[in-house]
Parts: sequence; structure tokens; C-alpha cells
Amino acid sequence: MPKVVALAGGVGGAKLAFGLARNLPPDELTVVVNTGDDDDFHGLHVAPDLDTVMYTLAGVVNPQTGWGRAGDTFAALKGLKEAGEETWFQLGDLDLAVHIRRTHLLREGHTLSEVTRELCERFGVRHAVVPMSDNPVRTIVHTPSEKLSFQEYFVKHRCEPEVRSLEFKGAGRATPSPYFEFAVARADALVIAPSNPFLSVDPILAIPGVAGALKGIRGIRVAISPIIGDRAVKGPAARLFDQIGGEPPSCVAVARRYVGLCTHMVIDRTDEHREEEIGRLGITPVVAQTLMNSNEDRVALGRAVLDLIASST
Ligand code: FO1
Repeated sequence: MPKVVALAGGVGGAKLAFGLARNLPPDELTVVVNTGDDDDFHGLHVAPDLDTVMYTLAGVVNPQTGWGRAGDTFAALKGLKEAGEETWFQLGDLDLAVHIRRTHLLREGHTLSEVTRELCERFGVRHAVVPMSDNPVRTIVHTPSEKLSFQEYFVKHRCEPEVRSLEFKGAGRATPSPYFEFAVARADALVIAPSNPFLSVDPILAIPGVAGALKGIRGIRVAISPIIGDRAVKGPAARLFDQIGGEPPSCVAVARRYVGLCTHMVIDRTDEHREEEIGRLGITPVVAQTLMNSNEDRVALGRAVLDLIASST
């Protein structure tokens, strides 16, 4: 079995992680997760992408939203509102338990990697889900009129503000987490999940030394395009291509961002006619169904990615 490192962020990343995990034993998959979306809410360290991957792999994620806990209630949030806290970021009662535990362990001096490992064990997640770094990295969204935290942009303002640039505060001083480094050193292949290239993948690549280390992975380095047709499956990725990507959204535009890093790109059947353009970038296109509406879709895409990896090792 190939040892796979998968970079993931957001709901699309968690879905592919699920599909890969169903096809690989625990010690052959390390999911490296973006922490640029992390933020402090009510004095608690909330790590949305780490929790979304953990909850998805544990089978407890809210299936409607793709984040937070299935069947969660919001009594504490109601009480927080009454007590004067801002509550535009919807934290459920079960979800809050994870943020309280994470904050408690961090305050006791444990690293984010150690805390994530313990939380995953408690949720029965046996595949490695690791933060990209144990150092703080925060995505700051620069708009024409103000700087927003990631969640202010994404949730409070629903991705409506025009984005002039993104800043990954702290990335320059951050180092990859220990399990991230360990996994890259022994990896046979790299998978970049169909996550937002700007908001989920770029923060990981912004950590010094990471892009170079990933290029050193001997085998296949494959990205799954998060853009199908000229639209994002979910979230602001398409808008960000228009605003800061330098060209309209398409799987070719995604491929252009990964030139030099990826050897292959999986594109949806809808985009089959763009294979040649991607090939001309020096990236081998692979056509598959990349839209994941069910667990079967996720497992099938995970299988297709691993078949590609197996066909080249
Ligand atoms: N996304 C929303 O659109 N609205 C929310 O109120 C919200 C709350 C939330 C709470 C915990 C969590 O782990 C994720 C949450 N998200 C919410 C999603 C989150 O903003 C995004 O999943 C990531 O930050 C980017 O993919």
C-alpha cells in the first residue's frame, strides 16, 4: 500500500479524506489540515478544518452543512447571546465540548498536534489527522475597505466582500507539524484534496520549506480540481479566481496554480474537453467523477486516486 500524504481544508477536503481513509489502512494515510481558519470564539480555540475532517472521518459530522456535529443543539449559544456574546459563528453544544477540551489541553501546554491526536482517538478516528503546523497561522482577508479575519469574511459577511489579497499571518515564522514532516519524509505520493486553492491549500504551502519538501515526494503528486465546469462545488473558490487568481475559474486555472508541484490533476468528466490544455502545462490530466454527493462517491473517488497512484509505483 502506498504511503499517502493528503492536504485538505474545508468540506471538500474532508470528503476526499473520508474516501481515501476508506481505501487505506491507518498507517498509510496522513491528512494534513489547514489551520488558517482557526480562531478564538468566546475564549476558545476553534479549529474548523481539523474538526470538519475529524467529525467526517468519525461519521458524526452534520451531513447538511458538512461542518459541526450531526444532531447538535444550540442551548449554550442562546445563553451566550443572552450574556452579551456575539453569536454569528454558530457553535453547537456538542461542538463546544471539543473546543473547551482543546483549549483546556492547549492551556496545559500540549501542542495542537497532541490535542488533535487525543481528540481523534476519542472519536475513534485511527487515520492520522494532523495540523499543518503547531504554530499559529491566521488567514487575514484584505478587502478595499478593511482587513477581516477568515471567519468574519467567510461566515459573518458570507464571502460577499471583494478580496484584494490574502495574508497568512504567522506562516513565515511557522514550521510544519512533526507528524506532517514525518509523513512527507516517508510518503510515496501526495494528494491535494478538492479544497479551495487560495484559502485551504495556499496557507499550507506558505509555511517555509513545505512546497520544496512536497516536490521531493518521489511518486505521483495529484490534485483534484475543486472547480467543475467554471464553478466551485461549494464556497468562494470561483469568485477568488476572478478577484485574485488572475483568470476566470476553471480546472485549467487550478492546474496553473499547481505547475511545478503536481504531476497529475483529476478533473471531472464535465471538463474532459480541457485535458489537452492541462497536458500542455506539464500536468497529466485524469478524468473521473469528482462531484461527491454520497459516501459511495467519496470512496469511489478515493479509489480512483489510489488506482492512479498504484499504476505509477
Ligand atoms: N460556517 C458557516 O457558514 N456558518 C457558521 O456559523 C459556521 C460555524 C462553524 C462552527 C464550527 C466549525 O468547525 C465550522 C463552522 N463553519 C460555519 C464552517 C467554517 O466556517 C468553514 O468550514 C471553514 O472555516 C472553511 O471551510
